[in-house]
Amino acid sequence: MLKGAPTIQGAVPANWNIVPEFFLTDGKAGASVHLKGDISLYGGGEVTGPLLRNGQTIKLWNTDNGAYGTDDGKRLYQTHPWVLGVRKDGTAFGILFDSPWKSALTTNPDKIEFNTEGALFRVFVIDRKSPQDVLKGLAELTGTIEMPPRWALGYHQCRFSYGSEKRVREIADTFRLKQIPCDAVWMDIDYMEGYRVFTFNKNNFPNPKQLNADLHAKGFHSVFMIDPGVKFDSTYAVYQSGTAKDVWVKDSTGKEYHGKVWPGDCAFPDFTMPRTRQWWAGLYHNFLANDMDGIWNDMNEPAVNDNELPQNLRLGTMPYSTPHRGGDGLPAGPHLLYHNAYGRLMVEATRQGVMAAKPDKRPFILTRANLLGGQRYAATWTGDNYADEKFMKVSVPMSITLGLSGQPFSGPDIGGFLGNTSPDLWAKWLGFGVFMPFARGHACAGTNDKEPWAFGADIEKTSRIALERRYRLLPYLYTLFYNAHKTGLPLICPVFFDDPADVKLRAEDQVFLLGKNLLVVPSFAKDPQLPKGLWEPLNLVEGDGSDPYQAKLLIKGGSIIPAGKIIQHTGEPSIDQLTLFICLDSQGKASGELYWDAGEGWGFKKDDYCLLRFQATEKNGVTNISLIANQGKYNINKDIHQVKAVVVKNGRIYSGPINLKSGVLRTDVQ
Ligand code: MIG
Repeated sequence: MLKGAPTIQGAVPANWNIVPEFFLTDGKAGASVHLKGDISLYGGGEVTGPLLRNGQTIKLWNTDNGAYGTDDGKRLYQTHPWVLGVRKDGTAFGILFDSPWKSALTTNPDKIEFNTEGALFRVFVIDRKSPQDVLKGLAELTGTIEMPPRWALGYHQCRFSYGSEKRVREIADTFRLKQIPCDAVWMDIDYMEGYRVFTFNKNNFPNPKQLNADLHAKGFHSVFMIDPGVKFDSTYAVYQSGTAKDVWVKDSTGKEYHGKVWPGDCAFPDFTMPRTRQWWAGLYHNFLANDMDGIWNDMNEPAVNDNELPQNLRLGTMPYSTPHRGGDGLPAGPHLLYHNAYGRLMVEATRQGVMAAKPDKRPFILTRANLLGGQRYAATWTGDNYADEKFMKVSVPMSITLGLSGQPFSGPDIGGFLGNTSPDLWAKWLGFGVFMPFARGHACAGTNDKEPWAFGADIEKTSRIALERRYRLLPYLYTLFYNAHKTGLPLICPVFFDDPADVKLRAEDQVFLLGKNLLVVPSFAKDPQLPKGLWEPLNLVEGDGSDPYQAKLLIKGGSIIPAGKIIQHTGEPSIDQLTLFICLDSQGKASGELYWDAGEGWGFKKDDYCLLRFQATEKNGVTNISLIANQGKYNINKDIHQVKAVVVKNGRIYSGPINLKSGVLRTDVQ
């Protein structure tokens, strides 16, 4: 998106029974698409409500929407003008409305309507034989996620805010002491000096470099928040350099625009200008000299606090007519055009800066606001949810829908951000939240402690089991991330992906697929619609089967899932004890893959990776397991020391050691 001026280019196949129509009323462009037949509609990015989007309206206007309360949750932090349609026979199409203007999207069963407040735009249509193929088509147009560093797949612990270096160390030490797996501790806004971005509070965070070194020594990584608003303060270096480079958003009279955020009056970078993005990227150079590992861009809708205005005049962002200057292919235009692109342009610049500062590392960037295609720059989370069951349940279709809209790397604030979290809610939420692509616990200022040990001894045990399950699945998760990077396919998928022609599965949004081969059934799920075929219960760590809070896992007949051992963080060897969980299909066959590489850096782009393909076949009560393909030049033998096969069959387990290349296991009743 956002390349050149918008035009109409409806690339509709000649035999299509679905016809887009364009219109322009008072300078406001829209398109409607008439649908014939029974079609299940999905997509729209970050949305509340059900997975199945038939009969829904959303507004595309990035909004800081605490507890999804504004406008009844019909607009959230991101913009994805994209609809996925699945026909009765399982064939599918996608429609991309290529416009970032303020707009509304209605997905009625017989007609999709997309109305903007701006210029004409292109519509892309993709028509393929399955929903998966349509998502690959979306990736061909908008790109895929880059491989994350492996540590980003671990559990993340956050709070608004861990207020001092001492508290951060305490949190990290407690994870290790209690042997609860965790990879990252997060620094929310209070580490800064008066909320000035790119600074550190001298009292509470006097030595961030040392803090990061200490965290690293314990196998932790750190993520620090950076907001777009820059405090209007002529003695502050970031404000000074931005002023010298003339990067700020100005109103139509040429006066610097100021809006209130955490630091008080702030100037806002005009990220539509190439020189602004360059300047912003450059700010990360000195900042990352402190060796933090990840960056968290928040408030980038951009959110502005205008609560002092009468209610009917509040916009929550800058005035719609505020000009943006553009450049390098982006035309100058009002905020109404660029608002939805603001976060996306910001994270593009952030990513550039992080890459330049640490060229040998894979960036990990989390953003709150984004635009379709922005998955290329940053992962995301679903914003400020609330600690109750409604928000827990909706977090499943929200993350699935993001995945169906090009953004596979997402997850909710586990436990709920706003409000106090009960032990019961925490345990239920973590029980399936650990199978989301991004798994982070977070808590708002003024709420109760929300670390895995904060809810009593029983829930601490439940939390440990849940996190151990995630860490055991690290090899499978990592393989799925590689797949998402290569193809654009999501990590967590709706169950209808298993059988797109089974219309009974179309509305199921409690249960989800992790990859193709694992079904996750959260403990709250009531009478879920499960896909047909063979699915066997899979237990990963001791006690997970009898703990009512854990999600049930079911492995698909015909599949092999690679797992590692229980580890405390991803820096520990995982696949030195590789387990292949095998579930044979009715023909007695199964297959699966394992992707692995150094976990960091760019060697994998130059063949320094390993993609193993396994196959299992049962005959006369004996299962033969063999490695049938080994791609890439990464030396996996230095990582894998022992291999164990575990065949799950009719509720029984058959297991034994095998070699990586091949092995044999008796799988009849003994
Ligand atoms: O006005 O940085 O969504 O995750 O903890 C609130 C403080 C600003 C909003 C984010 C939330 C974060 C909080 N931020």
